[in-house]
Formats: sequence, structure tokens, C-alpha cells
Amino acid sequence: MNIGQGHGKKGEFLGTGTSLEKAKVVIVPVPFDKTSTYQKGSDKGPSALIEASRNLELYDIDTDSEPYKKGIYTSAPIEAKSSKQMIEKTYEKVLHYLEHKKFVVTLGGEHTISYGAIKAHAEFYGPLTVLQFDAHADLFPLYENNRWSHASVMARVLELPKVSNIVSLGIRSLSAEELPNLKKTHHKLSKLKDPIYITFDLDAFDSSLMPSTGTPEPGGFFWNEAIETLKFVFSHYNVVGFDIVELLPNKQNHAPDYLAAKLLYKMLAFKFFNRGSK
Ligand SMILES: [Mn+2]
Repeated sequence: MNIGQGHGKKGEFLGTGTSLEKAKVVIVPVPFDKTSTYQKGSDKGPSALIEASRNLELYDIDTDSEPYKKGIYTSAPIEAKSSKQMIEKTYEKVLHYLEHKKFVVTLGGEHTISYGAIKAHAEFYGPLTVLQFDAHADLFPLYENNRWSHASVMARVLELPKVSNIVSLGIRSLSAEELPNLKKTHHKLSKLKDPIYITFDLDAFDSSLMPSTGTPEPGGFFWNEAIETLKFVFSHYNVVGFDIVELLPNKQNHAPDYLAAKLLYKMLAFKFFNRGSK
């Protein structure tokens, strides 16, 4: 595959060149990877997903729609030197767009980037249910003595006063240290309650389908299962925002980057064009 051969403008999701004023959807890239423990490189995730998106067909078969017509604006990437600064900047930027009535999609980066986005959505829309797709619970009280590790992000989310509920799907790798926190979360779709924020760690997918992630795990979701689950959630509940994290691009295999871009576009299609959706 030739890089840079897609449609439209480089650096913008789908390359559609929509202005912020005309956009309903804002994509916020957070190219941050400081605490990864196995393989590093998820800071390259947002740009790889965006580049791959320029090769997507704009028509969505499932919903018989062209979701890009809602207007999708890609904001400047959030640059930060520390986890604390990244969280603060992400929180402020996401909250700003929510106050301007935008639907915000945040792109990682390591999973810690979700915290600022979830905090902003929880304060704006809460009490909020967070639906987590992930191979790992990310519920370590502390990991390597760091409160802001990717492996602790959902433990921090549990502490947010405006997050009332966490429902996790796809978890298949755990540490005993996480078990007390795991009891505070749910694992069935029947536990969802509006409004909902989705945090999608790409390692929720089976590692054969999604090898381009820091901590790949076998035994995960395949494409159709994940898409059917999302279709159900978007058509039965009010999803107010989402993020896609932990894409660690591999220059030799662009298929996972394309999968991540397509996942994002499908989620927008289900949000705005699913029949019977809220
Ligand atoms: Mn995770």
C-alpha cells in the first residue's frame, strides 16, 4: 500500500476538510505514550488511523448513509510532556468542544488519554456509564508506582464522582491486584444506563485481527461480533462520546490501522444514522 495516496487532505480524518463551524463531530488526536510496559509506539496511533481513513469509502453499507455529511473536523493534536499535562489539556479541549455542542471522538495514544475525555463527558453529561472494550481491566490501584499508568486508567475513572457505572467487555487478562476493583464494575450489557461513553481499547480485538497494539491478547472480539455489539448499544442507548486507543502502527501491515479507522467511521454511522437510534 502506498502511504499518502488516499483522498483529501493529509492529517484530517477522511481528508474531508470540513470547518469547525460546520462540523457536528470533532476528532481530538492525543499522540501520547509514556507509560506503556510491553511495546511502545502508540503515540503514532492517531496519525496512522487518520492516514488510513483517507482510504475509506465514504458510504456506509450497514446504515445506508454517508456519515461524513454530518461534518467531521480534526483538531490539532494535543502535545504534552507529562501524563498530568496531557490529562489536563485533553480534559480542557474536550470540555470546550462539548460546550460548543460537538460530538467528540478522542484518539490515543496509550489508554491513559481516555481519563481527561471521560472526566469532561462525565461533568457535562453525568452521571455517566462508561462502556469499556478492553482485553485488560486497567484496574491496578497503582502500576509501577504510577497512578497515571495505562494499566490504572479505569481505577482512576472509578474514582470520578460523575461516573456512576463501568461495564467492561472483552477482558481476558487480569492480575489478582485488580480483583477488588473488578467487583465494582459490571460485565453485561444489561447493566448499561444512559448516557453512555465508550472507551475502545483496540486490544479488545483478537490479536490475530489486531496485532498492532502494545499488549496483544488472543481470545478477543472478531470484527462482526464487535460491530453487532456496537450496533446494539448505539440503537438502544444514548452514546454521548467515545475514544479509540492503543493503536501501535506497524509499517509492514496497514490492515490494523485501516480497521481502526473503519471502526471509528462505523461508530459514527451507528450514532447518527442507525434506524431507531436515540
Ligand atoms: Mn486498556
